[in-house]
Amino acid sequence: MKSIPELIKEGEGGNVEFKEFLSRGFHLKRKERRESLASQMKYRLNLGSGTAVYILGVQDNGTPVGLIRGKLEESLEVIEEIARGVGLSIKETEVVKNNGRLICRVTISRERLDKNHLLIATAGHVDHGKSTLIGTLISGILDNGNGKTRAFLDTLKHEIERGLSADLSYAVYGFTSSGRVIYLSNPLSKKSRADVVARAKKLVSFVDTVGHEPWLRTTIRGIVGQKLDYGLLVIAADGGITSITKEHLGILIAMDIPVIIAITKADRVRDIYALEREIDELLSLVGRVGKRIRDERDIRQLCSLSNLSVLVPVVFTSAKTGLGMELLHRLFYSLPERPGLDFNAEFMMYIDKVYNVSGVGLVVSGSVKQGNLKVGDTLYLGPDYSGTFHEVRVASIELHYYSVESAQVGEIVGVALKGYKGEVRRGMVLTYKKNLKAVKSFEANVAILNHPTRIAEGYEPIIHLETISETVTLEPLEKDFLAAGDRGRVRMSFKYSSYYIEEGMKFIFREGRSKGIGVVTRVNSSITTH
Ligand SMILES: Nc1nc2c(ncn2[C@@H]2O[C@H](COP(=O)(O)OP(=O)(O)OP(=O)(O)O)[C@@H](O)[C@H]2O)c(=O)[nH]1
Ligand SMILES: [Mg+2]
Repeated sequence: MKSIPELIKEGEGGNVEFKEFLSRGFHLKRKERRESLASQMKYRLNLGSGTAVYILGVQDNGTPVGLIRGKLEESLEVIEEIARGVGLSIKETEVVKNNGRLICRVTISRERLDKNHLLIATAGHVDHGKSTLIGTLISGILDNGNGKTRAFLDTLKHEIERGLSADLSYAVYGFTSSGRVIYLSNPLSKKSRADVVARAKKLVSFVDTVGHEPWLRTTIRGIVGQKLDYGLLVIAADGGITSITKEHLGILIAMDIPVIIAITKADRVRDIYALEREIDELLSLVGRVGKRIRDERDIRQLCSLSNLSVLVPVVFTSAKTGLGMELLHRLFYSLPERPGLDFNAEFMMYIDKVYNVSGVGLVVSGSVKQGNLKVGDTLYLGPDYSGTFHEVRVASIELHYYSVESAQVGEIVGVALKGYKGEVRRGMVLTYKKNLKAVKSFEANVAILNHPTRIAEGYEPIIHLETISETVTLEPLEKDFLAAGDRGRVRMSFKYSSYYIEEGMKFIFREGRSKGIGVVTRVNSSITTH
């Protein structure tokens, strides 16, 4: 057993908090005390890069006084409850005796250490098997080659009739701590999804996009508007690489999203590996290298590399025979979340969908861009058409129909909000920050990837930034015009409305076959509407 000085000293640093005793009646029942304990915990956690330490039974100045067992248990309960409210949990407790009383060192860290969560979007040509692949992966049911398992994703009436995905679909499955797959017992039931979220130690959420070219806008929303860990680019063995495959790959690369390639419908061709050389050529054009995944050893090797964004795992699959399914499971189980997820920043989420649920009221959904959120929090939603933000309160949060107390970066959640009855639209933001400004125009550095003529002042493409998709007017700032292959500084102004955007955000803009990418460099408050 450690000595008291050892126990205390071990925790020295900015992330340590001494508490003599925490009382249920005083610290939990009173809202202000609760909130101040919660914010202190988050503060300590930030200083400790994700770990906070509480030493119970010790006065503020470090004098050990100790607690009787009952009081220690009560203090631990208080800490646990406060931690849970902000998406944290107790990872470890160590107790030592001090003159017959107890001193306890409590280590707290984020829940996510327990529940790893990947967010993956599909991409690829129409009919190449995106929805089918996800349908088979989450259910463990093989496809019949005739639309059986895509029916788990494409549930809208016209999607079923036409056999095409028309809107983004969301799906989830998971793994136990030992890596066993947890399939959805009924992929169409909300309860089944909620069960997986409750049981899994690792979750994989999918955003299934659409391949049909006229709906490219929806596909882009699925990629640009989410906080994705990986993009799963699907290429049918009998269809090969198409202009849409290239377009979707280009979008993933432009948004810096690491790519995984699944060759689907391997059962429909004689030589399944015939595509490999073409894929290598395609990848080399975008500075990536393909790595065929044959077995667990390849996966281990891949995951041990620090820079996963250059290597693109390539898995050969058939949803009909089951080829490659086990490898994809193992790959998803082993792949890390994308580095750089901002857990400690203040919560922010761009609204993707808006619902009015009977009995619940306003529900917005989207992918958490940064930070975490908990039930009961007060936030701001906006800007509306007049550029105003409105105060709202979080009534409840759902993750794939599973009710949760908190949500964090990288999760796609539905959030029920109270306190605002006005119009809510896609592209609005939900944030803790008060007094944010709606932006009407901004400066950006852009690269023109594709354009038949010259881009001059007055050019009007559609911009896709987070979940915002809206016409902008463009004005080159350094040259009179920009042509394909050019880079340059421009001013962009939203044509119809204003939105909240920040410097450093990446975007895509399009107009017909013309396309460009960019990053916001200056959001000048003098050019905002408020
Ligand atoms: N034989 C065989 N057929 C498959 C396989 N994967 C998908 N299919 C069939 O291909 C057809 C199209 O599959 P989908 O999953 O709808 O394709 P998608 O890429 O989601 O299409 P969109 O969402 O409309 O772009 C369906 O009829 C599937 O049954 C496979 O591995 N083998
Ligand atoms: Mg589909």
